[in-house]
Amino acid sequence: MKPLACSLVLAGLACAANAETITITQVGLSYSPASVTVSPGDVVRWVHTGGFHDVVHGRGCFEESSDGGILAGHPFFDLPLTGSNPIAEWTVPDAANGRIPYFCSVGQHCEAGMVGELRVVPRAGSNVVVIEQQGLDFIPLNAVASPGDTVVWNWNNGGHSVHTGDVGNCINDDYIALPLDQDDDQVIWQIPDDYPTGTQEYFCIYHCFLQHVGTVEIVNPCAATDINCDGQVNGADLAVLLAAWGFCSGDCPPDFNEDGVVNGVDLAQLLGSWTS
Ligand SMILES: [Cu+2]
Repeated sequence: MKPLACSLVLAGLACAANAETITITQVGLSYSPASVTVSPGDVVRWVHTGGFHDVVHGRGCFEESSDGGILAGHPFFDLPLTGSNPIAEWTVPDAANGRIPYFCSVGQHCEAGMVGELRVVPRAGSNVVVIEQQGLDFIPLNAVASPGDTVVWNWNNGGHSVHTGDVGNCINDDYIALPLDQDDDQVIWQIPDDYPTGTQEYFCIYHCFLQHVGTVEIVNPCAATDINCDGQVNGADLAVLLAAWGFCSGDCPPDFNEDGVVNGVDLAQLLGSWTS
């Protein structure tokens, strides 16, 4: 686990400030730009310039799960974009699919190509924990992450979902209720910075009774100098640092100041936070 991207001293405020507003302009029968990259917490703002339009989450000119399917919570948005409602806004939730297609449901606008897509990616600087769906397994079965991290579930085959809730009885609590299938091949969960530690259980709503379930253990991030993340900064961490002494590129935990070299500066930082 890496330390939180945002300062603990400024927790909350500093992290919320990372949220961005992404503006998409309606131009004739198009959204410009048609594809944008967003992260959980960001605000998507569509701006009207003329005519009657809307923005509806869905693909193939059909509103997402408008068949009243098993996946509650869809569509994410269905907002007018007209002269009297010239700005439509939607905040990307903690958890969303990796691609969120949308279209204009007015007249034949969608058929004429008035479609767009939000591509959801982990927040910049967020540590990413990946879980792979394979058949009726989530791998790893028990993942570990910290508040501020991003959990990504990758679809591999079949039709599944990611639902949080009462795993024992397979009852969803609607915090996360997202498809994980060929169309929605990624679920991205930005764990809120104030999310409680403990075990977050989740399941596939189609195969919960077949034990298609998993957990994410939410643990406090450890200090950077606690290299082995055992809650202590001690000889074990010192040994790791000394073993990496010298030039160190890429992912190099003992290089605390990330200057490409493990040296006395890093050593001083470790000794300065010595706990035992
Ligand atoms: Cu499943």
